[in-house]
Amino acid sequence: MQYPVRRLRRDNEVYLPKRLSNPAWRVPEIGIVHLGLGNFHRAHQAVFTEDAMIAAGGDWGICGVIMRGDRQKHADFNSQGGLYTLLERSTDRFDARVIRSVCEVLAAPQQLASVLERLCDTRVKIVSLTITEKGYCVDPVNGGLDTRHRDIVHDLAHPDAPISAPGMLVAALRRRPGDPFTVMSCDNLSENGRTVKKVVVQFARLLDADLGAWIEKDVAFPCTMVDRITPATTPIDLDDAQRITGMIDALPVSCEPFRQWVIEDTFPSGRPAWDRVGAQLVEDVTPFELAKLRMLNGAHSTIAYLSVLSGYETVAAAMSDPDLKALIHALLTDEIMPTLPSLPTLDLAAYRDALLARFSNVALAHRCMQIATDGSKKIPQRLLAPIAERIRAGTPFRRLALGVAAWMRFIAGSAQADARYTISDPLSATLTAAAVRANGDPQALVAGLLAMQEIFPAELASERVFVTEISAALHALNRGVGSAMSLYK
Ligand code: CS2
Repeated sequence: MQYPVRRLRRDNEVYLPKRLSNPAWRVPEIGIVHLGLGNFHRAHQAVFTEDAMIAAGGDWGICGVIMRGDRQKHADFNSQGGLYTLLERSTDRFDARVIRSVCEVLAAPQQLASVLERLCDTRVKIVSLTITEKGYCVDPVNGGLDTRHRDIVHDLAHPDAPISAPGMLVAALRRRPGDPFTVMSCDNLSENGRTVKKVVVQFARLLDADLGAWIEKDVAFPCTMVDRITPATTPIDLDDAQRITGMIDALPVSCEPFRQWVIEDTFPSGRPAWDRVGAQLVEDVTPFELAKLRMLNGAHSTIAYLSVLSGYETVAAAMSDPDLKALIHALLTDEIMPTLPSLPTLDLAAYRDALLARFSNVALAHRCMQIATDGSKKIPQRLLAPIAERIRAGTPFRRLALGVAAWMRFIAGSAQADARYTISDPLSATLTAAAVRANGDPQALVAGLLAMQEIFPAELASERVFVTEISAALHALNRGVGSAMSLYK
């Protein structure tokens, strides 16, 4: 007789194999609200936080908030009580464990009142965020709050029913006068803490000048650098999680074994003992964050666009192409590393070698199309910022330009009648319109895209050498992506 398979959930924890979790450790009270409960948070901060609580205690259970409605996911989270299997994969290691630190899950669109109530619970000391670059509603031209953004317009008109992250943070902070939480961005933005502070303070000022002044003065917004390669969940992950736990898990997360977290240590109301479990608590995150954004993420975006154009589905498959691998090595060594500040504790050459090995992890199905999303929000800090510095220094940047040109060709490819893929980007309509207008003419494509000041700062777009290098790289790609990679390596 066949018994039905159990579901991974709190009341089934006792049936879990002992090595997968520590049943003696009871999840404490909620002390953190996390906005943006995606795979990355569940592979990174939730794991560090669980480890910190196991090592040193503390009431740092996590309430995860789903920002955009995915009803099925929310239902799965609720029925599993926030539990999920973490699968760490590399070519020579496979580890699994069940993570229990996420103990409440709320969906912002349907449960806004509960989200606000939780945010106003004074036992909550930290609100962390992984809402992706676009979630901050930054005006790309002036770096402040985008007051024309649809969600911001809505939230300024309905401050008690916010849909954006800045709107939610302000709605909660105004209900906690004198007793704020710390706001911790964990997204791949330059100076993520300062960025979120800027948009939150500006939003608050537009509602109430005193509120804005108080937030500016009394709320802490530490910067962080977060790192762990975490692909979207695949059917293989679902099968592996069930095989290992003996239960159905609709929410497993797979990631690499490597994890890094560098955090500015400004938590006036306390924090988990993340420093006891591998996080680096430092005074200034900037050098780490620049190195990670430009080296890991800059290389990632370049690999992603070149790979979609050449037909490689995953990062690891792309890295098996010797020309592409050599190109990325040269991009990092000759063009990106010289733009980074040197730090005694950061060996950039060793970091580069480790990155190339991490990218080659064939046990991880990290799809290039996943990385290729939201290019308009990623390219500025990953590729354009180092290009601008190289131009100012009068040094070459042809490989960085190849990355940008590959993104342009990727946009153009999506606008063709027989397109193999569609793009996912907050500016997709404008990008596609520019590609359609260019009608296959590379010069018109470059001109049309460079005119978008929300991506390309006017000063950079008007640099002759920039236009020349981008056009040359696009020309090379149009003659053949393989030959371009060989030429630029
Ligand atoms: C990737 C990142 O999707 C992307 O844009 O570059 O998610 C990357 O995998 C992480 O930042 C690694 O820490």
